[in-house]
Amino acid sequence: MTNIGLLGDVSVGKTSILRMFLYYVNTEKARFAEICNGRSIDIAIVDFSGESTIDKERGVTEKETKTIHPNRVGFKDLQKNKNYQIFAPGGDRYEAVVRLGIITISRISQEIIVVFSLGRVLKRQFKFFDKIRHFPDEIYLCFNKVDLHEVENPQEMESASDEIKFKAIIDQVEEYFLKRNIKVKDTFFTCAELIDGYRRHNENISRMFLNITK
Ligand SMILES: Nc1nc2c(ncn2[C@@H]2O[C@H](COP(=O)(O)OP(=O)(O)OP(=O)(O)O)[C@@H](O)[C@H]2O)c(=O)[nH]1
Ligand SMILES: [Mg+2]
Repeated sequence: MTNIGLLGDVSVGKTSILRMFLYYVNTEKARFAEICNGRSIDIAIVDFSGESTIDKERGVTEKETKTIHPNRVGFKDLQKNKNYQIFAPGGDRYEAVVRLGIITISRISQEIIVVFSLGRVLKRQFKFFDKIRHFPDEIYLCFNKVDLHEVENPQEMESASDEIKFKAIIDQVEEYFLKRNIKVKDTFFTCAELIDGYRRHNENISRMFLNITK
């Protein structure tokens, strides 16, 4: 069994990423099969029972749910006969049970995907990682919410790849982890909401998990 952990600050979209993956497996079957490129996987476990509805009257956030206990999706690679589990703990490190989930997942995961939101300044998101001691030597980067990022010189950048568009941001994140002797194996740009014009970024979520488990 290989455990994969999705770690990131509160509300960057970790739970939505898992849901988008399941949406492709279950609903966008033809596209998913193309992305799989001959591989076949079978979903074995789906557990979102640690998701809790936020009391809107507290009025602290627009968000409707937050993760208390880690979400989990398990799948089997049918050709290799190997099992994988993806865990997405909540990002609210100020709450003790949520924090326990973060620490546990950081310790039991062989592969870690660090998730950043492109809709929020990086500085605050780094604070989340400051507090996590245990990391593998190499990690994956996921920049979610690409739809919320405003690119400078949109006309010039229209045909540029995400790696070029977001180079300054990638550099900052790589530098942050390199200071801790952690290297980046691969980087993915994702959108975990169904938004017009961001199909490729929706699909990148499936590409990311397939790539990490190939
Ligand atoms: N615009 C946009 N919104 C997104 C995207 N991904 C997630 N969201 C929204 O961001 C909010 C938080 O998403 P969640 O998936 O709950 O985030 P999370 O990281 O699991 O949050 P915690 O587990 O509580 O830390 C929700 O309102 C989502 O609909 C995205 O790619 N683009
Ligand atoms: Mg969550």
